[in-house]
Amino acid sequence: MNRKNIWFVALVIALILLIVLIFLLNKPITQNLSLVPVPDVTSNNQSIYGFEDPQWWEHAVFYEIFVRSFNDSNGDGIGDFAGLTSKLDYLNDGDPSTDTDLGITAIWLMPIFPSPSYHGYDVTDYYSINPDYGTMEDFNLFLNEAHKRGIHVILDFVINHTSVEHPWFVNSLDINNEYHDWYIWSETNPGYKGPWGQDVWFPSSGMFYYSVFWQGMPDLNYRNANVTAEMNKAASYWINDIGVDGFRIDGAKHLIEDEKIQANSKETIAWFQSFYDLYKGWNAKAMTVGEVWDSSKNITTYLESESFDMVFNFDLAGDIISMVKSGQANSLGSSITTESYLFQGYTMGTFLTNHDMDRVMSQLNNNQDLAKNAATILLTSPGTPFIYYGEEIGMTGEKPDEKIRTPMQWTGEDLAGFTTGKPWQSINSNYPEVNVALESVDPQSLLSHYRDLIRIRLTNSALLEGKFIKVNVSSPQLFAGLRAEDLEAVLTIVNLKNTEVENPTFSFKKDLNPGLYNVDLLLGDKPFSESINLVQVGEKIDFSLPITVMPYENLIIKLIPIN
Ligand SMILES: [Ca+2]
Ligand SMILES: [Ca+2]
Ligand SMILES: [Ca+2]
Repeated sequence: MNRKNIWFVALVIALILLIVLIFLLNKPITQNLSLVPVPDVTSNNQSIYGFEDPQWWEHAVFYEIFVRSFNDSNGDGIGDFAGLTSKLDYLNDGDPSTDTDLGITAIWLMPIFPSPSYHGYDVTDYYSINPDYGTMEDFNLFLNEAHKRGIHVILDFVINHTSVEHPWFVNSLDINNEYHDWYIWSETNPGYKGPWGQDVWFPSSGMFYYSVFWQGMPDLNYRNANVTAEMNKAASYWINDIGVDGFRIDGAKHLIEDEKIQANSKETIAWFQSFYDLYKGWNAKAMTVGEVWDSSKNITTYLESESFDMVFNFDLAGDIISMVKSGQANSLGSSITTESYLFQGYTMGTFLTNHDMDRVMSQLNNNQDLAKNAATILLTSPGTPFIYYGEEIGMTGEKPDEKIRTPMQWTGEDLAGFTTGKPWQSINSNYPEVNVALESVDPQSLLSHYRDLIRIRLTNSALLEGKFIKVNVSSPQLFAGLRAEDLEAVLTIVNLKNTEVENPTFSFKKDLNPGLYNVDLLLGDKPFSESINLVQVGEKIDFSLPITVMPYENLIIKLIPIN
């Protein structure tokens, strides 16, 4: 081999090595580019608790969605699953490094089954998707995309009654049909009224059937074991075959009547205890939240008896709105204390409003400051918060029901970006000012406030698990509450009125050690000294803040003890 050939061979070898080197260096990059990004569902991005958290519902922020009104993908004026799926990134994009999404971690879907009504609470088939909303394939795609983003999904399970058009009821009209006993029939009119004085017995086929909510929704007869078996089968289908994460149980307290006892009967509680054991046996991470629209004292019975994982707290919802509205800071602190005590050891579903109530923004007379106050109190209090769709942008609406369930306002353009067709229900005329697009780019908007609050809640364990401590304040218009854990605490201060408060002083029962605490301001902008001194005075802890709290100002402050 001559000199020239040696150089040639060396050059070829060098080139080969270079190509191999480039290939090796490029390999991971090429791989990343070629793969569809798969979010890590083992760590629920924005939450300090993972998607694998065995009690995920205790550390979630839920969002209630009326599919018909959320987003229409095909121009028929009706929201659908394809439309909802395309808006999932608005709710949670699955990327922990972005804070441009709302950041919720669970969805409650109002009824998605076939139904003759617009609202869907009268079901005609428990095993398929309302064709207005799409196909089972559309639903599965939605569920998969939600799970990929770390969002759990629960379904409204309407089991107390069906539609009068359900084939079971149609068959039950015939006294000799095997389905006759699936509903509650009487040959004569028993004549008594329902729990709120309403008619509950309705004539049909020469007989009378029982229906607690409305004559179009006859109650099923859960004393018939076939009915229970069928509903268990439907539940199994959605949990085991389809893979949803749980149910919101509609009208739960009315499940089984004991003659004139038409709410919270012993049989009702026993039925839900059995149901709880059943679904926990399928999957310990499946959950239910019961709609037991009653006083907290009555609803905690369902938790003590292990009938649900969680029940909604209607008393607290009413208190937050009315006390924010009237500026009763002290009463608000007392109410949260009382409710936390009643639910001690259990989980309450907290909320401001749902699909059965006038929207919170309407109840607060369109006062955006008060809406922010209510949101701050909801999202820093104990319990698992539920946000009703549109609440985060300040949508308004007062009954009738259709007007509190109007289409989501996405943009200020024609039809609010909800549809390209004729919306099933007219869009609230305030959409040019109240919409996602506008509020997304305004750091002072209600939407930005909700985004901040949800992120703060889900990344501070004291707000998820800490004990609530009421804080007495020198000014009656300042609400203050502490959420305390062993090593840190989060203090929330909300000015409920439109006047300033200077140099407030605070006092609370000694549930947190006295001493110097470092201050980390999570919400608000205030020049703070770097530490706060909590001073023990008898059985109490006192402290003061050398600040002026501005009208309607909201502050969330993390306190970390200095050893
Ligand atoms: Ca549609
Ligand atoms: Ca994100
Ligand atoms: Ca019933």
